[in-house]
Parts: sequence; structure tokens; C-alpha cells
Amino acid sequence: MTDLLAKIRESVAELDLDQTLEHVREALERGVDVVDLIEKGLAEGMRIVGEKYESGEYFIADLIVSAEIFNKALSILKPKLEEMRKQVKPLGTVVIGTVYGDIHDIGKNLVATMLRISGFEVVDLGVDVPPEKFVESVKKHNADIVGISTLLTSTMTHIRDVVEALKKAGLRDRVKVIVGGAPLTEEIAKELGADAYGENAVKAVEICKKLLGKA
Ligand code: B1M
Repeated sequence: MTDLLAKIRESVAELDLDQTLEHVREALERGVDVVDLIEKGLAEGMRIVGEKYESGEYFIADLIVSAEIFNKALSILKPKLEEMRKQVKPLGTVVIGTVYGDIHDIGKNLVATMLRISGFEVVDLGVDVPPEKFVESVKKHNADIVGISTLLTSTMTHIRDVVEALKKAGLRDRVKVIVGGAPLTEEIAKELGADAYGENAVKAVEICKKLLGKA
């Protein structure tokens, strides 16, 4: 099983779509845990892609290809994920989005997927989401949690704007705010006014449950 996860990681890192899809199908057939497959296989492969980009081996076009590979692999897992979602009881509503100025959505989509299969109702606002859209959605869906994702150092401070907008709308006491994404840490999250920081999608689910007293 560990071998197969390593193969998935490597094929994503090598931008090999066919191999990635083949290994993912095999992993599913062999009953590999879907969460491991995503976190230790696909997401880890993306991390290596990022390193290759940083070192100058890969370019923006390669990042785009990597995102396509990731999304295609994830689509193979959809039926299994849907099956898992049906087996859980409802826990609460999360409004989630990537903060304005940032269009990275793979991590955010993963968090949304994991929350759904764990029993949360998820309202996904997409990418480049302005503060007022978060506010509007919290009101409309009577959300319990706001989830904000950001991958860029230059946009992480925009989280504060969302928190401020929630305060201004009188909603901050009613909702918990969880944030995540590569440039953030627990400390930065607190400084920006969030209640919690999720290091990865699995942790994000644990934290959301805790925030609602359902852990
Ligand atoms: Co961009 N990019 N990118 N990129 N990209 C990074 C983030 C970067 C680290 C690459 C690098 O230089 N090493 C760098 C940011 C540097 C920084 O600011 N610190 C960077 C840059 C600079 C840029 C551009 C500015 C490049 C340019 O144009 N010159 C540009 C920005 C565009 C914009 O947003 N305005 C850009 C564009 C792109 C693409 C569009 C080509 C593509 C994104 C495609 C897409 O998302 N649909 C892309 C990609 C693919 C990456 C890397 C390679 C991979 C990101 C990813 O999907 N990772 C990335 C390098 C890296 O991360 N090492 C990079 C996989 C994903 C599963 O992990 O998103 O971290 P991640 O999510 C994790 C956790 O962070 C956490 O859980 C997830 C699952 O475990 N998490 C949460 C995330 N959100 C959470 C929310 C939560 C809780 C946990 O609660 C709500």
C-alpha cells in the first residue's frame, strides 16, 4: 500500500497523467484508504511539484498541468467519496472560499471534500472571494463556520478583512473562523483574527468538529 502511495506521489510530481490515474484506480481497487490516497499520495505529489517550481525545474505551465492531473485523479474518487458522505450524520454548515486576490483552489477543494464526507454541509464560494460575499453567504445559509483558504503570502492578510467584515455585520460572535494554506501558521492565524488554523484537510475536519463541540 505504501508503495502505491509513493507511486501516486511520484507520478503527480512527474506530471504523468496516465500513470497517476492508473495508480489511483489500482489503489481504489486494492482498498487503500481514500483519505491517505489524497493526503499522502496526491497532495504530497503537489508539494513536490511546488518544490520543483521553486528550484526552477518547473514553470507556471507545469503548475497548471499538475492542477489538471490532481483534479482528474480526484474525479475518479468522487463515487467513493459520495458513498462515504451518505453514511454520516449532519454536523453543521461551513461556508468556505479562497480569499480575494488568490485563485489557488486545490487545497480548498480538498478541505471542502473532507468536510462533506464527514457530515458538514459545505457552501463553496470558489476563489478570489471578497469579504462581503462571505458575509452574505453566512447570513443566507445560517452558517456555523467560515473557512478561508490562502496560498499566497501577499493575500494572507486579506483574511483580516473577512474577519472585520463579519464583525461589522454583527456575525463574528455567531460563527467560528478556520483558516488554512501554506503560508499560514497557528500564530499568524490568531493574529489575523481567526479562531483556528488547519494544517491540512484532515486536521481541518477535526478542528471544525471541535469548534462546534462535536469532536
Ligand atoms: Co501557485 N504558488 N501561483 N499556482 N502554486 C504556490 C502557492 C507557491 C508556494 C509556489 C512556489 O513558489 N513554491 C507560490 C506562493 C509563494 C508565496 O506567496 N509564499 C505560488 C505563486 C507565487 C503563484 C503565482 C503568483 C505565480 C505567478 O503567476 N507568477 C500565481 C498566483 C495566482 C493568484 O492566485 N493570484 C500562481 C498560480 C498557480 C496556478 C494557477 C498555476 C496553480 C493553481 C491551480 C489551482 O489551484 N487550481 C498553482 C499551483 C498548482 C501551485 C502549487 C505548485 C501547488 C498548490 C497546491 O495545489 N497544493 C504551490 C506550491 C506548493 O503549495 N508547494 C503554488 C496542493 C494542495 C493539496 O495543498 O493548497 O497547500 P494546499 O492545501 C493543503 C493545506 O495548505 C491545507 O489543507 C490542504 C490539504 O492538505 N489547507 C487548508 C488549504 N486551505 C485550507 C483551508 C482550511 C484548512 C486547511 O480551512 C478553511
